Amino acid sequence: MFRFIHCADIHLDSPMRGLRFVDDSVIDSVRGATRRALENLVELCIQEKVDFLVIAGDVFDGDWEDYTTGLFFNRCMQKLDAADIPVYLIRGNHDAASVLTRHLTLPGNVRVFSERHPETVRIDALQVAVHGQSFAVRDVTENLVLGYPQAVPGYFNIGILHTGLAGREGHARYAPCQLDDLRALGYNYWALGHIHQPEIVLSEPWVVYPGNVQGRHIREAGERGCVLVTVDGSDVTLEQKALDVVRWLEVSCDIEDVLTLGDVLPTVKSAVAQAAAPHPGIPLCMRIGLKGSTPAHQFLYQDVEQLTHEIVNAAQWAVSQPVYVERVAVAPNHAGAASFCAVGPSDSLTGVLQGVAEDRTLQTALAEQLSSWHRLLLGRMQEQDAPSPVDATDTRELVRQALMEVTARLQGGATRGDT
Ligand SMILES: [Mn+2]
Repeated sequence: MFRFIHCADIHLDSPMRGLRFVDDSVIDSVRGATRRALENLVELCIQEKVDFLVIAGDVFDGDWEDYTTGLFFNRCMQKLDAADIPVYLIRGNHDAASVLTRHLTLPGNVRVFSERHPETVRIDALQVAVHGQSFAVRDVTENLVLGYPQAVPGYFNIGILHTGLAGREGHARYAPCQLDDLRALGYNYWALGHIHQPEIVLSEPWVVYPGNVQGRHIREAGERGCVLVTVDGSDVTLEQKALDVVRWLEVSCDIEDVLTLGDVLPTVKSAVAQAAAPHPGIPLCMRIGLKGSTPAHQFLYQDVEQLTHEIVNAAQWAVSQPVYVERVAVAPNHAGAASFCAVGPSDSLTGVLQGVAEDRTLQTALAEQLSSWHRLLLGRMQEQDAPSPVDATDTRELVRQALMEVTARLQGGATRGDT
């Protein structure tokens, strides 16, 4: 019987992106999240007395800003060395050999697989063979698996590989390969990296993405960690283990039929409490969205800033752990949004905005415009303060939100004028 931990995509010192409703002291504590998650990994290895650790690429987010990133990683590896736990790792697209310009000598327990050809390490005491190849450059477009050797007979064979397989939505298609390529080699376990969403792709043989160890933005929502593998004869058991120190969650609040701001907030509170229930104790980074049409639409939107902060307030009130709000998306659908406007100039303005909301070409142009502003902002801000890049989806959302806001404000103005 032996046990190992399979992790990938540590992205050490990668910033947490997009937190808007938090102050600097929180940002500082959240910034170290990937380091804390790596410490949790080391602690788990020692606690579970694993026989070895496998890291399937992207230990680093890119070239180190300074040596402290490497020093921190080595400190963690030295702890594993002191506990006699070997580490087998490959470099991925983010920390490919050509990407990293700074280097530090690793402790003797860490084996980095070559980026020139696949290598095999045999652990004879356990009858385990570990095969792997690092990325030489960021854009590895060839199928690396074709170079991997056949399984060592009688051994438990593990293949470490950083790959997007035959293509995964939202991920660059590095080192592409087919599941049949993996099957053909007769390995027992494919320890994959690159896709940050945890996924057991196959169970015969095991083809596993452990996901990244720490979510870094709203598109990496949910629990993050590693996989603890126990091999007992022909029995292989997998356990997902959480390592993350803050967790991203998207919360959707249905405000259908809600009539006043006073009624919206309890709705938000209960939606947040419900979404947070499976994640006790861990600080949460949240995106909160309101959905559903409400007759109170025009009142809610008269002061979006107030509404937004009341929602943040309700969210942090709803649960006992810290809640950091990334974004409040107050854009509920209202079938009759335009009908709130009195006949007059507001009609044509609403018409124009609705036109934008439906015009893909105009959205692309807008997205380009926003991106150039974004680049300009990036040049003037610290990276952690910079807004996330704008894409076409964001633009549609922005336009939708603008439509709601303008309509509501016009309506508010008209209402005040009437009285
Ligand atoms: Mn990665």
